[in-house]
Amino acid sequence: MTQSVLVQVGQCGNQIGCCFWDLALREHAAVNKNGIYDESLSSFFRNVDARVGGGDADISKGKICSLKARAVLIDMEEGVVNEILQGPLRDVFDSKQLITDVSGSGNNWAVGHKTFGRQYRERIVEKLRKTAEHCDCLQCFFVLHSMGGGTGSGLGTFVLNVLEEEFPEVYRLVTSVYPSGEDDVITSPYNSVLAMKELNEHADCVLPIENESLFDIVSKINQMTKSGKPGTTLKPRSLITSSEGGIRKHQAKPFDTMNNIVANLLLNLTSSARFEGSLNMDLNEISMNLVPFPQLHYLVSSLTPLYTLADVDVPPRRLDQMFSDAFSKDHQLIRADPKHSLYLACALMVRGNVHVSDLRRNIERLKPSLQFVSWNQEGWKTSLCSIPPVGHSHSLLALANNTCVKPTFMELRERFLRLFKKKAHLHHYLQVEGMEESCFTEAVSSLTSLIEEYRQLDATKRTPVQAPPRLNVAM
Ligand SMILES: Nc1nc2c(ncn2[C@@H]2O[C@H](COP(=O)(O)OP(=O)(O)OP(=O)(O)O)[C@@H](O)[C@H]2O)c(=O)[nH]1
Ligand SMILES: [Mg+2]
Repeated sequence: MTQSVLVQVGQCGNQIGCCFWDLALREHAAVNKNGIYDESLSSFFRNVDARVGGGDADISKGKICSLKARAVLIDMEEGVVNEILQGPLRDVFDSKQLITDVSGSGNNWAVGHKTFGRQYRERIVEKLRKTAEHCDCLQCFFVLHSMGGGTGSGLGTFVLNVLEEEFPEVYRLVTSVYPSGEDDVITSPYNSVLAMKELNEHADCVLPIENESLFDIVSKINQMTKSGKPGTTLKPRSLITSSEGGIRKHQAKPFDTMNNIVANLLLNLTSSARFEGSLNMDLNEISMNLVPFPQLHYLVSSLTPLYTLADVDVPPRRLDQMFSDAFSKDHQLIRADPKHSLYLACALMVRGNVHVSDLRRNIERLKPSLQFVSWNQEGWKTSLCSIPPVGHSHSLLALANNTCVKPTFMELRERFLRLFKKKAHLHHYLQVEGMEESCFTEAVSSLTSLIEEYRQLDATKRTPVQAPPRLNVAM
């Protein structure tokens, strides 16, 4: 079995990482009843001490003897990482895996990327090497970060460069949280566009997540539970809305529900790497199969059954509904509508009690309603892992290489240009050593050419059948 390492950078990256480790421990504990360190655990955890008979074996608490997460935690503020170290997950990390500073990057990509990048490069390389040395066969680095702040976006993309230089053969998969239009961080469009140039050039695959979509999903869950309709009560031990059952119980923080959705996405994405399955998908197969052009490596993800993973106790629905939902707008983790855009390729990663025949049937059923690019009409990739999420019978993660990411990128570009035309806040960046105005113009032109590539592909789409014009009734 291969191993993967999580590199969590900045507040958002570390908070999402924390949710992932909590749920992953819970999931392994549910499967591995005898508490023996095995191959499955070794994919994301290492076992530090050889267990001397009758030791403490509670995987859900990270204890076989001492399970350590294969992770590097980086933040240029101490707060979040310190909280993790004082909290219930403290045993899964050791101080050798952490890099912190005190000041933070002040929501400034240049401070994260240039100043802290330069200052911390050696320490970063050393920690990454140490973590990699503990792996027999390191397959993938998962980078978790936000695009809107300074550390995750700036230093996070610096780390991506370092990974490419130091471990060119290890696959780099990045989960990037995009800021919402109403974001508190005024400079978030600058930070995001500067970070995107790095993602364009140095990531193998990026899963963009929009905070606005996570927020909408959480609002819908809350509405469903408050509606008082029969059957819409919240079940305990929800994978999304509560940390009960995990080891971080009663530690709810503002972003927790949103972050648990992203953690569930990562659990599904890695389930094939963490458990044996009848139809496994290696992590490197994702880009091999879903990324036909190296630059078009942004994959839109959707998670189903989202609202039952949140354990809103809705009546059980047919399995086929799960597949239909994966293509609907309100299950996407960015604000996008893949059904009305062009697919370059699509992966369906299924967990639980589902058969290959179910997959085939649903692909055949859904195909006519989806548009695939002419040269990749059969661009499907599938995987089956028999272990479902804790407390559920099945789940599905769909990853779509689809031109529907374009509006998100266009909106980001507009927000960037609105600031840049006025040169607003620019001096904060230009006073950082190594930062010039050309960094901004190059970053925005990298984004523009990405948008243009998606636009050209979109233009090859068949025009949809026009709906009959509406009758205008003069009032
Ligand atoms: N989904 C989610 N978004 C977050 C979380 N924390 C912060 N954000 C978003 O991330 C952006 C800010 O980035 P942070 O991760 O806080 O910043 P940072 O990387 O720590 O960088 P500095 O604080 O500037 O050093 C904003 O768009 C926030 O809305 C989180 O836990 N979950
Ligand atoms: Mg911070």
